Parts: sequence; structure tokens; C-alpha cells
Amino acid sequence: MAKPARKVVITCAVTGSVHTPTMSPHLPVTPDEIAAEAVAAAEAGASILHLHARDPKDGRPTADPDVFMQFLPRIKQATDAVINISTGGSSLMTLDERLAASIQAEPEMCSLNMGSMNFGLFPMLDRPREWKHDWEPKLVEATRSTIFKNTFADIEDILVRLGKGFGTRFEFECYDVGHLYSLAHFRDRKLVEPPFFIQFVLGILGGIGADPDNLTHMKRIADGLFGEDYRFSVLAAGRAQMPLITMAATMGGNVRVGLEDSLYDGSGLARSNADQVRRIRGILEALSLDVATPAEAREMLSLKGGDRVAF
Ligand code: KMH
Ligand code: ZN
Repeated sequence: MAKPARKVVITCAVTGSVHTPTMSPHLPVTPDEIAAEAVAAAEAGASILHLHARDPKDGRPTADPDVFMQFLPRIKQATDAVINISTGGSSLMTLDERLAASIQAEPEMCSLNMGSMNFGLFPMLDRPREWKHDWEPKLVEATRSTIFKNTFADIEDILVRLGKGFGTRFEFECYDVGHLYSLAHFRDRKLVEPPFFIQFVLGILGGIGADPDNLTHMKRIADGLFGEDYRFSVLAAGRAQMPLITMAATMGGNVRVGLEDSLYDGSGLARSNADQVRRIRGILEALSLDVATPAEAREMLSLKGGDRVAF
């Protein structure tokens, strides 16, 4: 019998903590904006919504669970999409701060960053601009001398508290080949169970570059380490986003879009997250690839279900 057609999971990362309000007027900041953008992205075809929170007053990244709780229930009520909460936050937050919202919300899915690293956003200061808020250039400059800390102890802590504690499963953020070996280490210690959902993160300064050879290399190494036990997805920073996620789809992978990863759509600024979802959806359809529904994504990734969360 012919194999059933492969479905492609579209994740949309709605706001993140990389970009700042001055960089795009379309970046959602308030709980109302984050909820509206997330719901529109799901309606456009995203089956996973990767979410960060921002301080409604000035758009700076926050990990405050009270802010998350102003949009998580609304998104859940309006869509069937899988809600995936960031545990990365920003490099200025402590691990406890980064985990607080997920511990309260017990979500189906969280991100899990697979290694400590430099995470350089400071080249964005090269372009002169009138900043709307003082915190923006300060936060971007701070990435020259701070470390995005994700030690083995931190990773184990997240796997135990969220994974074993609440049945939360993970988007394993792998920014370089070594991070795949770190995931294999936790697999060998039986702290994580397949199927693994591995996000190959390309183009962050401090991680592997956004080029096609690196994507094929990441996949080759992951194939050797995890065989049939994993699904991969790709996110690529900035203008590399669409070309590399298109390549990922043709290689059997899944895709991540959203203003967290790139502010662009075609030659200009993306006017919304949903625009990027529609853009990749059109590309997938032109390649005769079907988009996974939330139910199909849940089945592929063995998620616990949207009714087993605490919001
Ligand atoms: N900002 C991305 C490069 C997280 O939230 O935990 C990776 C990310 C990390 O989404
Ligand atoms: Zn994120």
C-alpha cells in the first residue's frame, strides 16, 4: 500500500525577544496584539504557535506569567493550535524567570535550548535608527557580552520539571551540530522519549550559519543519531528564512516562520505573522506538500492534548 502523504507542520513564532518595536511597527507587543496575531497565524495554517511575552508598556521582553496569562487562554479558546511556550526568554533572564510561565501553564509544548552560547544581536546596531525606547539599543548591545546560558544542569532541570512533571514535550532548539549530540546524551539517559521534534536554528551569530550545506549536515548528523525517532523543522534568521525553510520542506522537514525569526516578507517588512504563514503555505502547496492540521501535528509529535493544560 502507498505510504500516506507526508504533512508539513508550520510553526509560527509570533513575537520572540530578538526584535524590538523600532525595527518593525508590525511586531506584536501587547497581550491583545499577541493574541490577535497568534489566532490569525493559526487561521492561516500554523498548527504550532511558539510564544513569548512582552511588557505591554514598552514592548521589552518579559517572562511574567501574569502577562502570559493575558493571552494564553484567549488563544486557546479561539484556535485548536498547539501552544508552545518559550523557555528561552531572553539572555538577561534567570532560568527560574524563564520557566515561571510554563510551570504555571503546564503547556503541551515548550522550547528547550540545547546549549549555552553567544547569541549576538549587536550587528543590528550598525544600521542607524531613531529608537522609540532606551531599552532597545541597550538590550541589543548587551548581547555582545552576555551568554545565553543553557548548561547541562539547566537542560536536565527543564526536562525533569516540565517534561516529567507535566508531560510537556519539547521543540529542541539546536543552533549547531554539538547540540544534537547533547540531545542524544539525554536520550541515552532516558530523560527524553521519542519522537523528538528538533528545530535546526540557522543564522544566529554564535550558532551555525544559514547556508544549505549546514542544513544538510545537521540533517545527516541527526539521521545518524536519531534515525526514525525524530522529526526536524527549520528556522532561519532574517532574510534566509523563506529559502532555507523551503529547502527543509523539500528534504522531508517541517518549517517555522514568524516575526520572532524574520521581520520580512518578500522584499519588504511583513505586515503580519499570518502573511509569512500564507507565504510558506503557498510554497508548500506549489510543491504538492500538504499542511498538517493541529490534530495531525499532535499525533506526529505525541503531544498530550490541548485539554490537558492549566490555562
Ligand atoms: N529566537 C530563536 C532563534 C526560545 O524561545 O527558546 C530561538 C528560540 C528560543 O525561539
Ligand atoms: Zn522563541
